[in-house]
Amino acid sequence: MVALPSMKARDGRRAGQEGEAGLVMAEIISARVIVTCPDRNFVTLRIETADGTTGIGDATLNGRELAVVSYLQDHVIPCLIGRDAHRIEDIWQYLYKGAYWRRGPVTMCAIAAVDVALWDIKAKVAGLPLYQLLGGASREGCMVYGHANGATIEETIAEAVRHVEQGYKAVRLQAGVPGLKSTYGVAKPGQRYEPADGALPTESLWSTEKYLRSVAPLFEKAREVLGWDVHLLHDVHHRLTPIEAARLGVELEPYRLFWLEDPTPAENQAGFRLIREKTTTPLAVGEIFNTIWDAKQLIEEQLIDYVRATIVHAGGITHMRRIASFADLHQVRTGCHGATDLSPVCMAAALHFGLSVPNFGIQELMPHTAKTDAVFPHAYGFRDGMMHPGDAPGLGVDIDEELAAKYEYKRAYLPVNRLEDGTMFNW
Ligand code: EZ4
Ligand code: CO
Repeated sequence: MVALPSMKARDGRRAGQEGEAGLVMAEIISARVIVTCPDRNFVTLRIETADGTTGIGDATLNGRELAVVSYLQDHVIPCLIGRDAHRIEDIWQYLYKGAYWRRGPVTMCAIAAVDVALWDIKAKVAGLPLYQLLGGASREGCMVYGHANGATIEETIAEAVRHVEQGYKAVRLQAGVPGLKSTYGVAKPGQRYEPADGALPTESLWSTEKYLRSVAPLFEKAREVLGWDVHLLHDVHHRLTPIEAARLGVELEPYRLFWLEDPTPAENQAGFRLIREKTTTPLAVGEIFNTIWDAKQLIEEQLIDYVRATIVHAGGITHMRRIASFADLHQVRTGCHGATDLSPVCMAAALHFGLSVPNFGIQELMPHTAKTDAVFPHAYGFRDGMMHPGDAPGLGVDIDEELAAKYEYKRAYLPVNRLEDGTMFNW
């Protein structure tokens, strides 16, 4: 008869019974947080086990980075030391249930960082790219969408043409709104779009009426120039009421969008019923969600078509798989957030996740700068409008800590938005 491992390690900490039959243990001996700013801020957690294997996880919460650093350093890392890195689910539950204070972006970001680092370790120990541990590839690659933006409709469409020429099968279109000085998603002249653009929040002015008049003409022109073989997307960025969003959805129906994103703030999930009853334009929501509970009603009632939660903000691979499984039951597909504030570590994790889940929809791609890419050497790549995580063992991404140390944290906040009469509004 085969001897069973001792039960003494019930709490997942090392109990001196290493080497007993059947017990495979990877004791966590250290964990540290690395903060760096290669053109923008990133927070990364590195966990190391007794045999020297290390794994990394993204912990970046745009504009609130240092809150997660403290949560990890002061409250999570002390609980990790001595635990078995292989017990990913148990550690997830330990950090989620064990904190007593559940959910929230800071907590879930910290849990995500631990979770992804542990999956990285497990896959490295197995000698396999992570997606193989998640059931293997369900497709050849992950279709991505790029960002085309410009001050005018013409500039935006020229950018979209450039994306199609590079092989993109899907493009998000955001154009300046006539009569508004600036708006979400549109870069300042000659710059890349990076919303966290001030040491204190910059302020912009918003007019729903002006915005609503500007969107349909953009997509009308886009179909004229780009034709029908490319997927087109648009991000409302939480700025409409349900009835306004319904009107926009109806107006955009002739242009067959792949999705209309964040049409209205999603705290009140029932608000989406009204939009859904009125329009067949597909809806995507969830980049600020941090647990399955934020999307429960939206998914259950089939009020959305794509759930945009992503690895770093929604509890890591472990919790994202739970969200995807629940979504799959309701014909909702994934569409992970992938702006520049999601680090290459998150992108790698999102690609392993996306390649493996049955109900993958699309992945957002906003390429990082060369400086960021140099700090995070990675195996993932882009070809023909698709991304693939690569076949290196683990996540296939690392952080060059020496290089990272050269770029000190620089406080950078997202903007705020006011109505033209000065009322605070949604950004
Ligand atoms: O505003 O990532 O779809 N993408 C987006 C992003 C978010 C930023 C916030 O950190 O909405 O541009
Ligand atoms: Co968005």
